[in-house]
Amino acid sequence: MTTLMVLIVVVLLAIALWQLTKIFDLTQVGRNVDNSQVATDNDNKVNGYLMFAFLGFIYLTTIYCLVYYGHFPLMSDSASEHGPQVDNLMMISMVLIFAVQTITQALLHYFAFKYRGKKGQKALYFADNNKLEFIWTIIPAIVLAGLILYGLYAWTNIMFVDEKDTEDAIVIELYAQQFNWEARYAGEDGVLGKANVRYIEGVNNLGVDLSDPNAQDDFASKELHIPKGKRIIFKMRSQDVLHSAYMPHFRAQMNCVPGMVTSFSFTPSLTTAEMREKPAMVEKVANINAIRAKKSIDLVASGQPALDPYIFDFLLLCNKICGTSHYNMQMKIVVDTPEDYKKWLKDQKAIAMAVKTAAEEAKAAENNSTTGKDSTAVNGNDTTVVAKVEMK
Ligand SMILES: [Cu+2]
Repeated sequence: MTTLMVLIVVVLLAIALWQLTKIFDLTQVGRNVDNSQVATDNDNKVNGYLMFAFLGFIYLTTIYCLVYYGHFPLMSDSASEHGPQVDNLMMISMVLIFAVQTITQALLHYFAFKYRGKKGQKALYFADNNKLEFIWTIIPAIVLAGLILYGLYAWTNIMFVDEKDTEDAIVIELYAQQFNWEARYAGEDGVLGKANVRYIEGVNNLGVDLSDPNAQDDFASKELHIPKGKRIIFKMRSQDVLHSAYMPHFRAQMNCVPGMVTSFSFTPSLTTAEMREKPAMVEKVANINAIRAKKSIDLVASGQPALDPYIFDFLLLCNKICGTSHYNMQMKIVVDTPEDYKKWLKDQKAIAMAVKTAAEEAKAAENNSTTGKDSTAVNGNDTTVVAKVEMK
C-alpha cells in the first residue's frame, strides 16, 4: 500500500513539473528565444552528457542491487555430488554476462557522447566492414561455443550415469498428483512392482499392480527419506497433468509426464542435520526467524497465535504450474545417515505390512459383494520401469 502511495505521489509530481515547464514556456513568448525544432549544438551537448549520466545511473543501480540484494555466493551449499557442477556453470555464465554488460554499456554510451551532433559535422556512411563484422561475430561465437560445450559436458555427466554406479543404487518412485507427492519404495525384494493409473482404486492410490509379485512388499511414504552418499534413482510418474519434480538443494529437476516414466538420479552429499549447520543456512534461518518473530508481535497483539520458529528441511517442490494449489505441492525430504535410513526402512516395512493386510481384507470383502464384475478388464500397458534395488 505504501509503495502504491509513493508511486502515485511520484506520478503527480512528474505531472506538476511538466505543467510548470509549459507555464514557463508561455512566459517566454515574445522574447528573443530560438523556437526552432532543430537541435542546436547546445542541445546535442546536453544530450551527450545525459548519456554519461544514464551510464552512471545504470552502474550505480547495479552496485546498489549487488550490495543490498546480492547474496554472495549466489549459489552455495548444494547437497548433491553433481551440485557444484551446476553451480559452477551458473557462476561462469553470470560472471560472463556481467562483464559483457558492463563493457558494452560503457562503449555504447561513450560513443553516443563522442559522436554527438555538431554543426557542420556529417555522419560517415559505409555499407559494410568485413573486418569489423568478423570480429564481432567470431568473439561471441567462440565464447558461446565454449559455454555450450561446457554445459553439454556437465549435462552428460549429470544425466548419463555409469552402469557400475547404478548397481548399488536405490530406486524410488515419485508419484505426482494434484496437489501432492508420494514416494514408493521397493521393499524387501528390492524391485518396484508394476503400476498403472488404471489400477487406482480405494487405498491403492498409486495404481500399483497388486497381482505383481514384486509389488507385494512395496510401500509408499509421504516423506522422502534417502541416505547420504548413496546413488538414488528416481522414477517419476504423474497421475493427472504435467508436474515437475524440483529438488533445488540437490540441483535436480525433472518433468513428471502422465503416461510415461521419467528419471533423474543423484547422490546426496549432506544429511539434513549437516545442512542445518552450514553457516549460510544458519544465517538464512536466523533471518527468516527474525521476520517471523516480528510478524508474531502483530499477530499476538491481534489475539492470534504466534508463528512457530522455522527449521530448515530439504523439499521436493512442483515446478510446473499445475493448478490452483500448485504453490503448495511439496514433500519433505530427509537425508539420513545410512544407519538412520536403515532404521527408518525397517519401521516403514512394518507399517506397510499392516496396511497391505488391511487392503487385502478390504478387497476380499469387495470381491465377495460384487461377484460377476470383470476384475481382469485392466489391460493397459504398464508404465513403470521395474528396477533392481539393493537392500542391506
Ligand atoms: Cu504440480
